Amino acid sequence: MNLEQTLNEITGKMYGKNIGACTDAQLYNGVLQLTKEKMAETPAITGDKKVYYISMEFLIGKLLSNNLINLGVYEELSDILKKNGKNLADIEEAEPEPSLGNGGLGRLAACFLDSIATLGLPGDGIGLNYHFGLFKQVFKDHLQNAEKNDWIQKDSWLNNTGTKFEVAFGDRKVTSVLYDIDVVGYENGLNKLHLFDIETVDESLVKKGITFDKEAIEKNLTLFLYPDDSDEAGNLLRIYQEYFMVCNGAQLILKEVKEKGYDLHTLPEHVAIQINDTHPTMVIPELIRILTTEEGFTMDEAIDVVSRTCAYTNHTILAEALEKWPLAYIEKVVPQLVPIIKELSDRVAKKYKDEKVQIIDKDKRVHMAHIDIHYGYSVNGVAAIHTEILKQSELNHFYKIYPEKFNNKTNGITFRRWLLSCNHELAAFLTQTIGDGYKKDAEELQKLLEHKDDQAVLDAIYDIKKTKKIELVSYIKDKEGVELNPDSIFDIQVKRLHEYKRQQMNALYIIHKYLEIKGGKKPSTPLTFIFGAKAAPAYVIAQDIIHLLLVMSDIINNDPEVSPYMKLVMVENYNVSYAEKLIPACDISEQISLASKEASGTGNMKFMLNGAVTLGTSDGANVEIHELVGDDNIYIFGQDSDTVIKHYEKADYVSKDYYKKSPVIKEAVDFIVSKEALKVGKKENLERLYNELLNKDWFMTLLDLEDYIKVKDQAFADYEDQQKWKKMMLVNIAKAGFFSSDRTIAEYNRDIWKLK
Ligand code: GPU
Repeated sequence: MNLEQTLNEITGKMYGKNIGACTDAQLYNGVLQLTKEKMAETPAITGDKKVYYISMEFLIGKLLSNNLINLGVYEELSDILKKNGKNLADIEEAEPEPSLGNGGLGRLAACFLDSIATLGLPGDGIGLNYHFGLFKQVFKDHLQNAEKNDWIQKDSWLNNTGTKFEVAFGDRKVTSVLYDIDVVGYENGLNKLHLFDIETVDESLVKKGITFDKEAIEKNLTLFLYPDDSDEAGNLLRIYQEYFMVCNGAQLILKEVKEKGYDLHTLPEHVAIQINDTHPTMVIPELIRILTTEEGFTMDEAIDVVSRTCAYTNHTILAEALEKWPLAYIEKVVPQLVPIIKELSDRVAKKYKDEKVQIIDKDKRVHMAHIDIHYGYSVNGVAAIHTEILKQSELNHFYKIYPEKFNNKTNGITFRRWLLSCNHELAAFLTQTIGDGYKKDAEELQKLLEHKDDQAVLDAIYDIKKTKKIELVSYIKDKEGVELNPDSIFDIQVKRLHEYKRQQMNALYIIHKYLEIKGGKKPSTPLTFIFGAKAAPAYVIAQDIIHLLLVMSDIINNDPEVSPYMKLVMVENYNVSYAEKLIPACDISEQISLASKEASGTGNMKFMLNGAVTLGTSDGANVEIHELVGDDNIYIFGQDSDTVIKHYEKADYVSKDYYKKSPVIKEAVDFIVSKEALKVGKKENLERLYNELLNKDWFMTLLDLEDYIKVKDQAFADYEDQQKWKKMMLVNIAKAGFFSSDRTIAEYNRDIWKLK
């Protein structure tokens, strides 16, 4: 049977209709079923040693398109649908987006699973199946409201495996259920994403918004993903979730190893466990607990085996993001781990006197990262500068003890999703111009450099960008009700809302531009500023920044004097699917974090790959982008990380000094509490933000604002020179190959996992 006959048979069985007679939603279910059948026929990736990537988040995005591409049937299916009067892109719209991550960390985990399978490495993900995932963002009265995101439907990518484990907490015993999602590599075999759920979960516990009974652990455990991104606010439920994940994960891993007939004493030869930031750290004491209490290991043996199996990735240097749970919390949730954690801590205390490397500190807090570093065999940062900062300052005390454990793995992104799937036009053009070798070996994108002076190529790249801008304009018109001009410059900042990412600095630039236009100074090419960001509901200043952006968009877009020259739109509920539409349409990629604070960033890579030019600080992977494209193809501004770190050490940054010194800064900051702004916005929010900027400004917005304005204006001016801009686009695309997650994963495997 060919693909068309199979699909007709499926829709016939499901709905008594052939392809042409189905609605898009029905066809989505039909194609889902077809794809799942194809995946089931795909051989599993096997080998002597397997990696388990354990993470509280897997921000996988919609899966249909990607799976079809990886199975090699996207084009064929697309043609079949077309023949039947249907459109694959419309059908994809019917797929709900799984909401299993906050931002970069979760999306990285998803890109990694794709690359692990694509490289043919045996490797599974282990995580949780959150029913309502990360909240859905809704704007009302210029403020963010949080609602539940009900993403799981009757037919979905989740397969109930029937596998169950018992998990004992201090105050109750629960049973898990394991759902698997198949992960198919690009023209390669199959791995799994294992998502654990609790048998007694009760969705009806959620009454209004995202509020629910926090104590009813049996019912609430897998309802929501903790909505804090880099920030961690202490929370018992989070510890229940973390332990639930690692207890299930540990049982699954040991079960698989035993089923393969391996002796558990040889665990490090058959298993590598990659711990995605500190959230899964309890897997270390949990494995030690199981091996000593159930498998007859001595403590020494168990510690040795587990330490040679577990590796840790650090994703931030923000102190407030490093988990430090009160021992009393762990005692309440998982008392059985406390003796193990104490033992691990005592062993460290005996060997090292330095306060800074202890596991349990004087205040009886457990430093999760310290467990990972002492009792794991590898510690990696996620971009060159980030790893250097870990080695030289944040984790210097550990680096001195274990220099051999530290290594860098610069992040990457899967080109299947972030090029082939989200930008068919660019992918097809690249294939036509440099052949399709780049699909398997991303470094081949450099072949594009040979066409740097080829006018037809330059024009085509520019035209594709225009096509994607027109598509986005129509999508935004539909979703947000705002009319954008596709001939304007699209300047985009999309990422979680955080002060260190400095959306507020971008907002101040926009205020500055607005005032310039009001004063009669009009930009030659109109400007479009687009934001997308969710803020943790408990993060007050982040809410205020969203408020300011929504207020400004109201003021700007409704001012007939200004709106022909500039527009501002903050898209609602920014997620992976939205990113797939925004990124291909972007001209200028905003990567403006305070230097030293963004561990890597991965959006920066996605934008570059799609021909946007970066406007950024010397932070995270921006530094490596800069090195690759050279000074002429990027806009770098602001103080560097050494300077910033010194400011923190000396505590000598005073934002008010910058405000007083610069009329431009003063004017922009004052506008936040101007009559005009207060007419549209809320006094409480705007005044709080104003005061924060003047009196605290912990992430040094005003330090870099003047330079930011100068360099951003230069970028806009350069855009006028079309020829110059086209070349910058081309160089950025050509140099993006390094950021393929296939490269990143090959490095993890070469240096850490050593599979095959
Ligand atoms: N990151 Br820690 C998150 O998205 N969430 C977290 O809880 C932590 C880190 C991000 C970093 O902020 C970003 O710079 C990095 O690119 C990403 O992880 C993946 O490494």
